[in-house]
Amino acid sequence: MEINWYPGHMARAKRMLAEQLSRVDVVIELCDARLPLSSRNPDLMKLTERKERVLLLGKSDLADSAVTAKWLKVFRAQGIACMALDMNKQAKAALSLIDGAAKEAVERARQRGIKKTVRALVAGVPNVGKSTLINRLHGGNIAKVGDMPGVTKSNQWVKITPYLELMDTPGLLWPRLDDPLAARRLAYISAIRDEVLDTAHLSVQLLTDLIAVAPNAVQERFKIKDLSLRGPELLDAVCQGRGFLMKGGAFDTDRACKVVLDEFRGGKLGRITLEAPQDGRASEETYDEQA
Ligand SMILES: Nc1nc2c(ncn2[C@@H]2O[C@H](COP(=O)(O)OP(=O)(O)OP(=O)(O)O)[C@@H](O)[C@H]2O)c(=O)[nH]1
Ligand SMILES: [Mg+2]
Repeated sequence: MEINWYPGHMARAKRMLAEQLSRVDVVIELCDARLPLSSRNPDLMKLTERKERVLLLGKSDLADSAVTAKWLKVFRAQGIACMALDMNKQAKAALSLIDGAAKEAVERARQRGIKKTVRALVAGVPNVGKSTLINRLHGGNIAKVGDMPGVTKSNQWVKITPYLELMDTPGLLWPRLDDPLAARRLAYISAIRDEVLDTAHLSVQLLTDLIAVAPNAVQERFKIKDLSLRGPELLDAVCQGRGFLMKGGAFDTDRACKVVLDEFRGGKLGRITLEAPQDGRASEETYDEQA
């Protein structure tokens, strides 16, 4: 499945983000703990490479904690200051990481007799929880949040403490999502709008990928008896298992598609990470592209 989606507003958002960089002390990159590889935007990493950076693995409540621990180890070995967070419960823990990254700038200002206000921007692919992080740190609903990509439309500075300001930014993808594996994984976590996707194909791919990493959870949740099935037959099996039948007894595959995507996204299958540290970006094809 080709996903070629880089709407004009994203090119504009990237330009606006680049314009703010000179005013910023720290870049907070937020990715999704279920996809610590594919939900990191290489374009964004390049753009911010000269800044102090921290990496947050958000939605850690939806990811497998043992795999998350492995990822943190890998990132730390690369010298990346990072942390995994359930944003609804632990967002404030990010403050220590931000303080650490801003330490030198704060110290330089102190030597000039100035108490510095640290400015950090929060960036990442769509729907990873950037605005949620800002709301939790601010303590109110100052930034608009929603479970779909593209909720934040423009940059917004928010004062967190007298000496810390964070900038919320629109989610950014990169112009050529030329790695189909990364692209479809981004679609699984709603970083790409469902409207531009073939959701029937996507849900079959998701089922196939889930069978590879969490077969028991798939079997239990979707009542698929034969996990060796591939392609559209998987959706038929979900219809059969879950009783999704239309009048006359035909399978309601549209419903099965929606349920598969919604239930994975909502964590109904349990805590699942789709990428382990040893996985290459495009090296791990677990499904038939023609399915
Ligand atoms: N389970 C869980 N859900 C989260 C977490 N963080 C954010 N969410 C949910 O994820 C969805 C997206 O959150 P947002 O804060 O709007 O994401 P965003 O990165 O600002 O998205 P865009 O502005 O569209 O790029 C919302 O439904 C949040 O409630 C988390 O740590 N765990
Ligand atoms: Mg947002």
